[in-house]
Amino acid sequence: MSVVTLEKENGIATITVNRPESLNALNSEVLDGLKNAAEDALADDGVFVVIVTGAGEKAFVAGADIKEMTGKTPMDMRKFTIKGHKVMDLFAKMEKPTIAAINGFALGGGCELAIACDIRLASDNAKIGVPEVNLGIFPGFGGTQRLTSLLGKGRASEMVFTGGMITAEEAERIGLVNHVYPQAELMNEARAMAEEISTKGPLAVRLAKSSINRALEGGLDDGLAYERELVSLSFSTEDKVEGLKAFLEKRPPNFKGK
Ligand code: CO8
Repeated sequence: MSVVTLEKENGIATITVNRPESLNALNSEVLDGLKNAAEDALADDGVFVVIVTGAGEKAFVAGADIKEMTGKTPMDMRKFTIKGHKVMDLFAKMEKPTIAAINGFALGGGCELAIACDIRLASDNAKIGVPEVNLGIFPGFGGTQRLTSLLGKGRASEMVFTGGMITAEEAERIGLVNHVYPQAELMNEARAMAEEISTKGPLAVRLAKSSINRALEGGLDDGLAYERELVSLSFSTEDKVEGLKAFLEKRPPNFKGK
């Protein structure tokens, strides 16, 4: 069985990291698998939303593979980090919404994968943290940037500097995850949210994602200018005509993605 699996159903691609014996740790093979699966889901016009999760009931992803990292030189690590950044960027920037279904430990690179996604849902047994400082390193798959954007400097610093793990409940309280569910319900809830998003105008959702991302990249003026351009562009689509018309005719819209 592959270390990363990709299933597609009803417009939803589910990408699963499948190394439960190593708590789904990210080695080079897994990073390549995530890249291929994400690129496949992005290229497939039948896919509207991507969910990423971990196999088993214990871990989403317990971090970069510590065994593989052991003995790597700084230049090896640079290569590994570039590979990691590319994978995280794919989930963060692909023009389709991404949902992390955090079904257990999301640590180090696992937390970084989750925060590269647009939305995070967690099971009630999830534990989340960036424990790299415990290993004498620090988060290098985007964690210093994305945790700070998501939580603000104070909370991000506390998590990074202490390397501590927080519960799903605490993660929800500080805005690190959107919702918490009993473990048995997590995937159904993730699919339900993905299905709901899939009923919306696909081009509008993609342009909105691009615009939201811009809020994190530049200053507010730059973000607002970008938003102006993209929201204007959304008005050139057939979906916009259908969406407005359907509202006025009091019926569900029939979006075509055109
Ligand atoms: N890498 C490799 N193997 C792992 C990892 C990991 N990150 N996490 C767990 N495993 C393995 C264990 O070694 C063990 O294997 P084995 O059975 O062969 O001994 C198996 O998974 C089960 O794990 P445990 O027996 O430890 O399970 P416990 O329930 O006792 O503990 C924990 C669960 C608390 C999650 C524990 O496994 C743990 O602390 N894991 C490591 C967590 C961690 O430190 N993650 C951060 C890694 S570093 C990182 O992610 C850096 C990203 C950026 C890299 C680029 C810049 C440097």
